[in-house]
Amino acid sequence: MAIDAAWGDYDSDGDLDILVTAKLIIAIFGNMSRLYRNDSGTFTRIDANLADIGSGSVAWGDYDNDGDLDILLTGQQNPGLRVVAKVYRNDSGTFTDIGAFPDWCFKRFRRLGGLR
Ligand SMILES: [Ca+2]
Ligand SMILES: [Ca+2]
Repeated sequence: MAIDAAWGDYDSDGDLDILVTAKLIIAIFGNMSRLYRNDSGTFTRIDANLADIGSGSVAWGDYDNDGDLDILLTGQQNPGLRVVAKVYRNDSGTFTDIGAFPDWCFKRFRRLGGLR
């Protein structure tokens, strides 16, 4: 999938926010990951310091059971289009890559043609 998106209330204000990843058609722009905060229907891009990923999927989930929705991103990361899976812990709206999966985990998967 070149583009994926998911709703999730990452700041627990009752409004569903949007997480989007996309593989852009124009090669020089590569992939992108964007988080948009919903303030009563107005969406504002948030600098969540996420890796730019495309051709993958996104999901929200509270992996550490602290009440904040965390992020799972999978797909191809710039530069080099490495296949990655990243978990970002949400600490009151600040996201941190917890290093859940080392990049080498997916090298064989890519060689076998799992993602292009
Ligand atoms: Ca929200
Ligand atoms: Ca959490």
